[in-house]
Amino acid sequence: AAQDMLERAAPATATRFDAIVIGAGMSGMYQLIRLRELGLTARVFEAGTGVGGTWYWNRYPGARFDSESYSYGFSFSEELLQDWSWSEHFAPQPETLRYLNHVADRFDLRRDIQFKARVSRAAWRDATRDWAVTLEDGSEFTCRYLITAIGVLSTPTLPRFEGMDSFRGLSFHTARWPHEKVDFAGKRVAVIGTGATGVQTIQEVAKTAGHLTVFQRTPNWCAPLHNRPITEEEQKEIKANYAEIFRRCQETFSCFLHTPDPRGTFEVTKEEREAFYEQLYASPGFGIWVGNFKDMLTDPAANAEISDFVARKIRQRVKDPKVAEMLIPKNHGFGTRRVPLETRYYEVYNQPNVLLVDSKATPIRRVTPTGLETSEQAYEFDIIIYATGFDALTGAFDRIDIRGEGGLTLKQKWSAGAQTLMGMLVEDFPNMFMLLGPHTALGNIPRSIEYNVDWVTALLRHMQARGLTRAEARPEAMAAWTEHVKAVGAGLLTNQVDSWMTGVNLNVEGKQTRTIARYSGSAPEYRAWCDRIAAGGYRELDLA
Ligand code: N01
Repeated sequence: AAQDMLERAAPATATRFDAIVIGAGMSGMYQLIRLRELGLTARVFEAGTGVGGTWYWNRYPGARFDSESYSYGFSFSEELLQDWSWSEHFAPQPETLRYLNHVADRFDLRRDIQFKARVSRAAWRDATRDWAVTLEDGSEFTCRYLITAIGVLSTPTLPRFEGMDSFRGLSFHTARWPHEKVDFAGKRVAVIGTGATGVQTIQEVAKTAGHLTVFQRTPNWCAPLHNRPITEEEQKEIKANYAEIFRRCQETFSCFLHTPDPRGTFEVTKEEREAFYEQLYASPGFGIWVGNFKDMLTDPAANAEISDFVARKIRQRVKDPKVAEMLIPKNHGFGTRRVPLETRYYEVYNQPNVLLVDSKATPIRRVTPTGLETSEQAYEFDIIIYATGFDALTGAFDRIDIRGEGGLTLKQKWSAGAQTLMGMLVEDFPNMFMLLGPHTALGNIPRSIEYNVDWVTALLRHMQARGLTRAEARPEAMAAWTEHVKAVGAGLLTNQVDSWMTGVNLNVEGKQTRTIARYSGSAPEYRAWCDRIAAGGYRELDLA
C-alpha cells in the first residue's frame, strides 16, 4: 500500500548519529526536518511499518479528528498548507494517515527513518557524552542527543480478565487494529470501553453489526461533532486564511480555534444561558467544551448547570429512559474528563440490535472461548473490541529502559510522579529532550508539537554556536517548574476526577491514584515560561 513504503526506508548501516529520535509520528517527523536544517545527522526509529504515530496505529472504524482539520495539520510550511486539501471539517483517520505520508514524501523523510525498529534501551555515558541506544532486535547505536517523540497516548492497555487468550473469535485493542478491513455484517460484536475511542467505534460498528453489546463501566459526557464536507468555497477561504487560523490557535487557551467565553455562567440570565448552551450544542467541534463559560471547570455550580443541560439532551435523544439514565454520568461533571464528540452516538441505543451493559454494576468476570461472562450472565460473541485506552503520558517512557547519570532509571526518577523542566528535560538525563513529555501543554497537540520541536531546535542551535555538547536541567529549575504545574492545576474540577489526564489507569499497576500528570495552565502561559528560559540564555540548564 502507498501508506507503508517500507522499501524506501533508510538502510541500517550507520550506527553513530548526532541525534536519534524515537518515534515517527508527527513529533518525530517534524523534529527530523529541523535536525536536518541544523546539519545534524539523524536517525528516527519507529516500531511501526510506516509514519504517522497515532494515525498509523489507530485504524479502528470511525477514528477521526474532533478538532477542525485545518487547525490540526503542520503549520510550518506554507507550500504544504497550500498543497493539501482536507476533505472534511473533521478528517477521518485514513485521510490523516495519507496526509502524513504526503508530508513524509514531500520532505523525503523516509531515508532517515528505520521502521520495525522498537527502542528497548537507552543509556547515557557521561565520559563520551553520548547515549547508547539498543533496539529490541539487539542492534546498537549511539548518539549525542536523544529525542523522545513517543506520544502521549501510544501505549495501549488491556483489561486483565481471566481467559482473554482463550477467545476463539477475533479480538483486538482499538490502537492495534488490523490493517485489513474487518467485516461486522451479521456478526455478534462486543465493545468494551466508552471513552472517545469507544464512542467513535460504537457509532460506526452499530451501522453494520448483526448485534452489538456495549460494556460501559463509566459513562462519559458526549456532545455532537457536526462534521460535514468542506465545500470548494470554504477550501479557498481556509487556504487564504491559514496565517490567521494559526495566529488564533496561538492565542487561545489550548491552541484550539475555540476559547472560553469571557462571561461567568451566572453573570447572564437563565434564558441567555440556555440559549448559549443550545448554540454551542448545535455548533461543530469543541466549542461546548473549551468555548463555554469561563467558570465551567472551576465552579461546581456552573458545572452543574451545563451538566444538567447535556443530561436533558441525552434524555431527549435516547428513547428508553432506563438506558438514558445509564448513559448520563453521575460521578463527574460535564467536561471534567475529555468530552468525546459524536455523530448520532446516543441514537445507536435506540436500535433494536444494540444492548448497553453496565459493567460497573455487573463486572466482567472472565473471557471465554465463545464470549465473556459478567457477574450476572454469559454472552456469546464473534468479535471483541477493547476500546480500553492507554497508559497515558508516562506509559511509553516506562516501556523503555532509559538510564541517565550513574545508571539511574527514568522510572526510578519518576517513582513519586513525573518531574520535568517544561515537560522537555529531566535532571540526571543529559541531552535527552522529550517532545510531549509529561507536564507539557497538550490541547491542540500538533500546535504543542511544533512549539516543543522548535524550542529544542533553538537550544541545539544555541549549543552548536558555542561548541557546547551537554545540556541538563538544573534541579532547582525543575522544582520550580513542578511547583508551577501543581499551582496551575489547583482548583480545576478536571483534576478532581479519575481519567488518563489525572494519571489514572486501573489496568496498570501503580496508576490507581491521581497525580498531576499534565500541564493544565494555558498554552500562552506555557510558552511564556519556555520562551523566558530561552531568552535568558538557558540559565535553568547546565550547559557545558
Ligand atoms: O481511552 P479512555 P480512549 N473493564 O481511557 C474502559 C484521545 N482520543 O482510547 O472510564 C471495563 O478515555 C474505561 O472505563 P473507565 C482523547 O484524548 C482522541 O477512549 O475507566 N472497562 C473507559 O470507558 C481520549 O481522551 C480521539 O471506568 C474498562 C475506556 O475503557 C484519549 O485518546 C479519538 C476497563 C477507556 O477510555 C483516550 O481515549 C479517540 C475494564 N477493565 C481518542 N478498562 C480524537 O477524536 C478500561 N475500560 C482525536
